[in-house]
Amino acid sequence: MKTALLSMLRNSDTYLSGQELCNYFGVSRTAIWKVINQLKDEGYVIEAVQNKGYRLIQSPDCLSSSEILSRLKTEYAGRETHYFSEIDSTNAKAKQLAADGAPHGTLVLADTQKEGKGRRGRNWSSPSGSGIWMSLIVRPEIIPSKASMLTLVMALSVSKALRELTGLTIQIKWPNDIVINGKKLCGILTEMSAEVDYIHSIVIGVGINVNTTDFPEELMQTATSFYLETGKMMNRSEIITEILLAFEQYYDTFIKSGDLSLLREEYNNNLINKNREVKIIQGKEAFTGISKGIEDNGELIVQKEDGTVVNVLSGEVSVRGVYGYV
Ligand code: BT5
Repeated sequence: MKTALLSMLRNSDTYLSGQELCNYFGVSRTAIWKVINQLKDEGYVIEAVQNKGYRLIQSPDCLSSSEILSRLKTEYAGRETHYFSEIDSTNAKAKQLAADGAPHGTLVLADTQKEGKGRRGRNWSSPSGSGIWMSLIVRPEIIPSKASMLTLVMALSVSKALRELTGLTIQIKWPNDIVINGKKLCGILTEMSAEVDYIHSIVIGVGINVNTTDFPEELMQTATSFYLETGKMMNRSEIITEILLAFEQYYDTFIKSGDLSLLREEYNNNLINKNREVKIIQGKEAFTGISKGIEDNGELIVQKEDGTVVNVLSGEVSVRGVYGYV
């Protein structure tokens, strides 16, 4: 009842009368009053006016399942949400839940991660109370070689949602970073459980620095948060639910076409790598060239200095002027 009541308060422009709520839920006024008090204890500011009823004035920046569900406009993404105040890694937890049969669209969220993971065993700094550390489980019927495209689908979703919420210039750095003013705001880590020709599940992990006020020394030059860029605190659950909504739309388009052909133009329009000099590091080899955007399969097209064109499947990519690459 708490989630449903919170949704009603959130979606109502006027006061909701106690009597209306009693009738709707088939409970006493005291029962309604108790739930309202529970919400107040959790930090919701709810105005109660005699003869008018209740009105939601402000929500706390919390990530509880009720908070997420009461904002959710999706069909499946986030409909099952597991929230942890502290966890090793939301990706690790999501993989476990997926192995135990968690449905398509299950979301794992944490306020802080003790062992947040980047790609290839790197660390992801995930302090408490300031960021979004979440992992989404999906079960697409595609061949395993296409799984990496989901990183791009998520990057498109995150960048669209963040742009719409803030109006800021937010770009994608292929394949898995979201960048603002030349610094990393968000990273994405996609992991898969599969047989050679069959995907059991894919976990897409997203880390976003939202209200972070400072970073460890080694990240100061390369990382940023919304707070550091704008001086304003943002509500994390609002961002999460907007990302999930955008994701469902892009994901469904991706599944229908079986590749990124329908999303490619939009992706390339938001790509910081496009038409810029990039340095590609693949193992011990490195080369520079001009990036021309992505192919339908998500590979990055790079024109080398000698004019030849190559497609880059994955690897470390630096873009001149971003994160200090000069
Ligand atoms: C990534 O790896 O960018 C993927 C990050 C994915 C994190 C999410 S959080 C929820 C889910 N659960 C997890 O355990 N992980 C996912 P990569 O491209 O390898 O970048 C990692 C590098 O980014 C590190 O080596 C640092 O240099 C830098 N870094 C670490 N923490 C950062 C932060 N909070 N903000 C910006 N940069 C950071």
